[in-house]
Amino acid sequence: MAGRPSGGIIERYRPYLPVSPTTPIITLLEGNTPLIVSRALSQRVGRGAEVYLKYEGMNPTGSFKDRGMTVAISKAVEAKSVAVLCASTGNTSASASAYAARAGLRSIVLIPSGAVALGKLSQALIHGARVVAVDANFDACLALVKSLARQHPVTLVNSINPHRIEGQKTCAFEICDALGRAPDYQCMPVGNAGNITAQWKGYTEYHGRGRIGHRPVMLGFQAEGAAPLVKGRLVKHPRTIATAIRIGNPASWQGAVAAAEESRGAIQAVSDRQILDAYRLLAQEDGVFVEPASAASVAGLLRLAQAGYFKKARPAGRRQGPTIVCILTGHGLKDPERAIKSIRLARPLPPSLSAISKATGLKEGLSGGIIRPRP
Ligand code: AN7
Repeated sequence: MAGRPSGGIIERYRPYLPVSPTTPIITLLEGNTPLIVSRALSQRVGRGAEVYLKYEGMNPTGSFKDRGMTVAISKAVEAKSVAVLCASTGNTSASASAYAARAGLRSIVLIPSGAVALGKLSQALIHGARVVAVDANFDACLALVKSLARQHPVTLVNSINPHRIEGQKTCAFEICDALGRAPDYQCMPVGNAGNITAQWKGYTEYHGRGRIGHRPVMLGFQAEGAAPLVKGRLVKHPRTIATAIRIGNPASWQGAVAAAEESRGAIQAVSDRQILDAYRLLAQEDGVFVEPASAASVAGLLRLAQAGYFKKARPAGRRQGPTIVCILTGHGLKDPERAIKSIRLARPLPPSLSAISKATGLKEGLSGGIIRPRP
């Protein structure tokens, strides 16, 4: 490839973003993430469907939050802010602290104590954030930072900051640019609901400017124990192993409802068990390691496919089946403890050749299933 590598999302989508020639751009070259075909999921959905994985875990801090953060932090620097503040289930704090470090800003993060995956906590700490663990859930932390931001000269960088939404909409742009059109369906996890709001905005803007002929059906998935949008009421004590989306009072409630309604899609719930099954399937059949919250999009896709949702998905006159994109919002290494917990690790063995040839499955010629025949 000739020439300069592409910049971050602000450089690539500048006309769509709230920056001027004098805005200082704080970037880690976020975006431009892989859109990977999933053979395993295409087969499972059937009906000629093509399923793609938008691997947002490949962003610089390992999640989609970086798209919003490059805009939010650039605008904070432009506004001469000296500190940024957020509440977080983990990924927002990781991203905010990294971009703040790069900009020379202080960062302060409030996290629900004991409910943030290890990788994310390590990021906020090493990037120099002032990390305050609060004995309360994410929703309470968000209420606290909103009050703090009213009382002190700090910039709030949760997704209620509109610059976050602006940056995150670029994920939709990239998908359309890669496919040459919009997908027919988009599946994604929903927590605080900023991302589904942002991506619907992205598709709507591309549609408005004539870059795409149609917008996708938006399918958002919450964890069963943290599904306020599905239940239609706040969840006081949200529970799920997918800590990233353990949220009972989403800030962008209206945005999520609008995306689902305007696109004739839906917000549905998936169980922790379905999330973990999808988590292992992605890792073991597609080689893509995501964090549990991200697997909610695939859990939801499979649930809908099993229920026959895509039966009528082949529009008249089109030979191909539907094009479906699942957003994989965060990297699996964010939550290594979950991966280790989900797969049993056998006891250590003595260094004996016979014991080890048995334990490795090599003795039985790998019939134990380490190597699967290719379908
Ligand atoms: C991997 O970091 O809310 O519906 O504080 O980390 O836009 O909230 C993270 C959310 C999905 C849900 N997948 O996105 C936070 C935070 C992952 C996430 C979501 C999050 P939104």
